[in-house]
Amino acid sequence: MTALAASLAVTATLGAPAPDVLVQERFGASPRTAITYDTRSIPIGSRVVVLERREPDGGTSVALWLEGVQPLRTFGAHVHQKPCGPRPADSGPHYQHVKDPVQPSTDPAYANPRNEVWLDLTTDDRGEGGALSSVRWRFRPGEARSVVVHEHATQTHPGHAGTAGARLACVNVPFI
Ligand SMILES: [Cu+2]
Repeated sequence: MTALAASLAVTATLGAPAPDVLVQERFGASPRTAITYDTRSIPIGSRVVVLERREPDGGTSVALWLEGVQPLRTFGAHVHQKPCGPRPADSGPHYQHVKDPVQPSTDPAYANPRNEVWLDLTTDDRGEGGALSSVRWRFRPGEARSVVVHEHATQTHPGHAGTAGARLACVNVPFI
């Protein structure tokens, strides 16, 4: 178990310091809180944990942990604007602190891990992995509703910034 996993487990079980939002789910195939669109990469029954903490300095920390997914694989992951649905596109675009006037946003000035929440992770040989992202702002209420796991690492170059391939799975998170 990695340090991040250990800290997630401690936070989840002891609740100290309590996260503001904690979601623990298993991915299923039908529309529900956590849905997989690619059962080869994100099998039914694999586990997801998402934590949000609103930091006293006005920032926000978000952690993502996956268990039972494809081993030795890098996944992109981000906070998205809309809830998960039966179609991968249902979760809408990425949440942005400063909204790009041009959508879909692929301009690195907006599509970057300081203006969005990126949670790319690489799994170990047991199919476990996690990521932690801290930003200097807080979510606008109701505008950040899910975490989406993508096919590959998130791109950063102009015209492709923020893209990470197909949407493999989605978990609803009531970010505050
Ligand atoms: Cu995304």
